[in-house]
Amino acid sequence: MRLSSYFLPVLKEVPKEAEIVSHRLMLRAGLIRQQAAGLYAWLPLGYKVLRKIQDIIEQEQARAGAIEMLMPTLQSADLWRESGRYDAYGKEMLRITDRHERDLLYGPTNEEVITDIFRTFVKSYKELPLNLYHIQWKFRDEIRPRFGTMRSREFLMKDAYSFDLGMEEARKSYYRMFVAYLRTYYRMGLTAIPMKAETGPIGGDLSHEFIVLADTGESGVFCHADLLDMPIPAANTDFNGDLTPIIDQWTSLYAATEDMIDMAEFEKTVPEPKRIAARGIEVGQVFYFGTKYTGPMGATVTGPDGQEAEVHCGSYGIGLTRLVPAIIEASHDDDGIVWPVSVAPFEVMLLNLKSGDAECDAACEDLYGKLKAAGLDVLYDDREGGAGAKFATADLIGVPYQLIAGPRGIKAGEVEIKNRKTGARDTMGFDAAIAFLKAAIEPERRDKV
Ligand code: 5CA
Repeated sequence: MRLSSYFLPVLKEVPKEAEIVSHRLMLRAGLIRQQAAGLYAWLPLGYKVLRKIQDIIEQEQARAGAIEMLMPTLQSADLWRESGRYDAYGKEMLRITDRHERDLLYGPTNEEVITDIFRTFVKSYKELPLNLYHIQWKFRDEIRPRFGTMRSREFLMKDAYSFDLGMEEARKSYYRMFVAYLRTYYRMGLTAIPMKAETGPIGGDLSHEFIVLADTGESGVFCHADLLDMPIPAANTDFNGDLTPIIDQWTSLYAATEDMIDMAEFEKTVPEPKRIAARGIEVGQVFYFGTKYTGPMGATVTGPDGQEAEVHCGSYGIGLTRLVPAIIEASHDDDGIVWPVSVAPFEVMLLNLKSGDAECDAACEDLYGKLKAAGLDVLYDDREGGAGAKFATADLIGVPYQLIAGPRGIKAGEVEIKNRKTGARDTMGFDAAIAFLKAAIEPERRDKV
């Protein structure tokens, strides 16, 4: 992509309304624009990050056996009356009446709709286990939308729903999602810790929130420090096998949100130097709630004995539009965002320090072609303008590697590579630079881990 023909509206001023660093940087780097309270447009650079996050989620959901589909944003109120949640959900639900005076709502979550689909088509235990998910916009009329897309009213969520015969099978589905989540966040460059959590309006009696530690996080959390260095399950993990050892390893160390904290237990089981009492961002939550929806909505199957059998369920959410600020909170410096390669909007930014100069332009065109041919995702700053402004933009938008081509270097057949994260700089010939970038970037994509 050539920056001269891209749409990247960066801001010079620090926006006053933004209280936390990720919100400031998302506005300054031209990732989002607020359209109304808690409603955001995703500008091209931000949308590219969102798509990369979505790709990782889809790959890991598939690995764990979940099947993707798409349900509408608007839902019929009648389904929510059936489950008994229509009145209970309160003011967070955006209620809409259509021209025929039918009650609709903008879905805040999808347990009712998916249970309706399930009961329509699935009649036998032989079709279980089943895990269906979608990635769709949700709306919650939050009393206090804040921190940009961290807590917005409209937000993009991945929500998966598992259906099983009995509690034991449902537990296995819960474990599959648990392991998928560990891998998903790791691939995005995040350390997310599963913590015992309250179930709130979704219901049920077993739940974990996945928390990224950050001072600006909205949740108070307590956990064992060793959870920060726990091994991540490998790509070849057998999701049909017994995942209990992995889950036991992760849940044997204390971790709970402030709603669930048992201080005595925390102090008893975690030695003092290992105690973390901190703040965190909830980037996902998994629930087991048994027959809470299938019961009232009459979703049953024929069991192995020919009798009608209960269906046990869980739901599994990830906030995509919250992940973007969460990643920025975890990875930035004074100059801007520092994207992990796996979610970066571009992998390399090529900086032509003297656009308009025939020799520089020719060399950069050559480099641009070679970077693309090497399979690297490159943004080429081919605009006219001073080197200082180009460096500032490159640092602000946080592309992991900068390939800097200036007139003096080009004469000598050399370019400079800057690693955005470490600040390390290396000077080398053109072909060596392409090979260096390819070798550095490919493993950082974390698509083979
Ligand atoms: N039905 C369940 C699981 S599919 C559910 O709705 N879970 S949830 O309420 O925990 O939401 C799932 C994830 O969506 C949260 O972990 C969070 O990352 C994200 N999320 C929730 N509310 C918001 C919001 N107002 N703004 C941005 N992200 C949000």
